[in-house]
Amino acid sequence: VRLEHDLRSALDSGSDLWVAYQPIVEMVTGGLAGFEALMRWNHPERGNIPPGIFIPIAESTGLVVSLGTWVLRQACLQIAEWQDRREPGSAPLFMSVNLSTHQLSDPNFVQVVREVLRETGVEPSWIKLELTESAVMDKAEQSIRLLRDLRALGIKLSIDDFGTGYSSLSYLHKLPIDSLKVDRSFVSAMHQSEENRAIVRIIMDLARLLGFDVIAEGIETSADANLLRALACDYGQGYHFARPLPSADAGKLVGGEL
Ligand code: G
Ligand code: G
Ligand code: NA
Ligand code: MN
Repeated sequence: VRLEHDLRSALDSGSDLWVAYQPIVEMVTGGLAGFEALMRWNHPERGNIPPGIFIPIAESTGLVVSLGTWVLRQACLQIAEWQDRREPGSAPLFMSVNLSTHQLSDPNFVQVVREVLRETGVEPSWIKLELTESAVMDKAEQSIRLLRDLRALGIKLSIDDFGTGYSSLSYLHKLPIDSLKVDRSFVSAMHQSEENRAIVRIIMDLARLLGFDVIAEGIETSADANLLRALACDYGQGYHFARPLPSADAGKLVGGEL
């Protein structure tokens, strides 16, 4: 109850909450392709509280809907600023933002996204929303309609932690999405056996067959990166490239090479 109260005041005051940005690279060139926005909470007395603790609290109280809007707005403002610094003619960076199930079932969600895009002036195609498999598959028909509406705004959609939820293959091909994000458990297991590598290869083949691009997360070593490059993985994210960074540090990578 205490944390819930504190989280609510943090959100109201706009202090103590901040967003970390983890670089996502293009595997072939190693160049910066975009960022994932990750929420952080610096509690005045208890210090850094990990999202694994406060997101579930926010979920159970419904607070995650306003938190999600807050993070989306921050991420949009940030990418708009960074995009301005890019060399003319260079490919635009994308910004991934995580969505919770509650946001998906919020009847105002599409309107909220439209409003944040308008207010911050970002190009919708720069924004990529990440949804977990279970969030989508829970209410598949309803989700598909929502995803279509979101995509009609011009934003990109990606399935997060792919392979860990119960994805129904019969729905996967109907999903109006752009990318699959291979869960880090598969990536970190790749070096162990041919069988584990085959799992990742099959996810990639499936993605390509369905017209999705692939982002591998949790890349921690150059060996992981090499294995993924050999499989022609499109994008990569992980400690091997960079950790989630405060805005000022992430900003230094924009326009430069990683
Ligand atoms: O950085 P990591 O410890 O940052 O994040 C832990 C978990 O918290 C991940 O599952 C991540 O998706 C989730 N998370 C981080 N930021 C957000 C956010 O803004 N919204 C939602 N819904 N989840 C987030
Ligand atoms: O659930 P989601 O995929 O949104 O979670 C992103 C989480 O993964 C964040 O907590 C982020 O800090 C973490 N993360 C990012 N890169 C790595 C990595 O290379 N290894 C591990 N173990 N975690 C990572
Ligand atoms: Na994510
Ligand atoms: Mn993930």
